[in-house]
Amino acid sequence: MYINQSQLTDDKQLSEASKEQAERFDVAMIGLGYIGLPTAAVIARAGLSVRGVDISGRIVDLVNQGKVHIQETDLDALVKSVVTDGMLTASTEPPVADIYLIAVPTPFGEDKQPDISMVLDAAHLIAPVLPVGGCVILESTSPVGTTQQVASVLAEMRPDLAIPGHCGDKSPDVHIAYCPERVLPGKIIEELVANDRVVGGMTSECARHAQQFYTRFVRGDCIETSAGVAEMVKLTENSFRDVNIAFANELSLVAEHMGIDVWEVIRLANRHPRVNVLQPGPGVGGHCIAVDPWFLVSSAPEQTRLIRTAREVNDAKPAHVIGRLNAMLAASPEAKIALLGLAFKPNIDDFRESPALEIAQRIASEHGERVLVVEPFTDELPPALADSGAVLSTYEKAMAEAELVGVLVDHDAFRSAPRYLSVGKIVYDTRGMWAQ
Ligand code: SAJ
Repeated sequence: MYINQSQLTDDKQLSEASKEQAERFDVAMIGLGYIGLPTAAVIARAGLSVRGVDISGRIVDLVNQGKVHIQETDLDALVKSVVTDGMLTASTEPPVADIYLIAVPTPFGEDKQPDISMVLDAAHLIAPVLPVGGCVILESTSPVGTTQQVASVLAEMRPDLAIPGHCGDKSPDVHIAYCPERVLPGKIIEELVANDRVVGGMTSECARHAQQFYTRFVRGDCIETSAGVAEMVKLTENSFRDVNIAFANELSLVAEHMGIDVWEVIRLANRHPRVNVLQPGPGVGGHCIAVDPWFLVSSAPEQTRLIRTAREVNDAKPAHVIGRLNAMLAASPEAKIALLGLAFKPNIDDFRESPALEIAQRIASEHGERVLVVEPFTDELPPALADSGAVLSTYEKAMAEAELVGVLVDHDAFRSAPRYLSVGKIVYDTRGMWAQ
């Protein structure tokens, strides 16, 4: 077992570290966020001992109490159960483990360049405790080549180990792979088990080793490939969706310009056996689809005109909606407006990177007292709206008070609410919720 001697200053520390490291886990999950925590819990449920690692002491404390810091279907009960059973524990320090999974954020900066510093920090964290025979698997959405950079960090910090890609003809001491998460927020626990996984190794032996690990808790197929292909597969999936949503959003602008109902156009076009147009909306939100295409654009700017343009079309949609709602408010200066929904998509309580919130914030900043926000997934207005003068209302009250309505999110709660209450109102429906 490897101990980073430079971090140990005396015998007492050495013996404490030895005690801690004597406890070897099947899996160490680095990052206990939206992907890491559910993944750790699902793996623990499959009977593997899991140590979750996070830089936040608050998150570590919560998890050790069997509690969660995020909202996700069935997650709280699952975490409670695996923590009670002793299969999931958490710490701010990395343990010795057979498998290290990295699921940390990979945001982009102002210049749309990917920031993989948290992935590389995770590699630095793992390096001192990585044992011979250990396996490091990156799950964070990453630019092509990131897994190789993880290997470089490990090679630099652990010259005593033969690291794939850095050991010539020598047989590697550890395995390194990339396996992107592909789960949909709101269905994470279900999809972690059901979805196919693409497992890309630094070598084919790395891929095989990582693939065998995933088959222990995944019911879908686990398909082996190279790390570079697996990295690009993930970016391809989200770019595919972004480009197709941009097409739908562009159609909505064209149809609006021509006075045609875009929802009817899409519904009828989709009756063609080889056409499947997605749905227009107020813009693309969330932390993946609006981000990941930029990872392809930054790697190959000359080759990605379509992907870049799709991003720009989707990013421009909230401003268009704000313009339309402002025009409605200007045309009826006495009227109040009901804004339905703040979440980044239907039936979730996640308001981060939400075009609906961005729109509500802009409308409320100019017309605060005239704005009634309806969002069944919160008990209070988010900070961005708190001092604007807008009020949080119920669907029924808002429909009684407002003459104008902006549909920003098509939550099921709105779809099943009494439609007749909106009759006679001036409606701008970004989601086609009330389309015929
Ligand atoms: N949206 C539309 N029109 C549509 C579909 C979606 O405007 O027809 C909008 C949504 O309202 C939302 C945004 O797009 O604002 C993204 O929503 P989403 O449901 O398409 O995707 P995410 O971001 O919740 O999750 C995606 C998924 N990727 C794909 O479907 C290819 C998920 O499988 C990934 O794991 C996730 O990104 C991720 O973590 O990368």
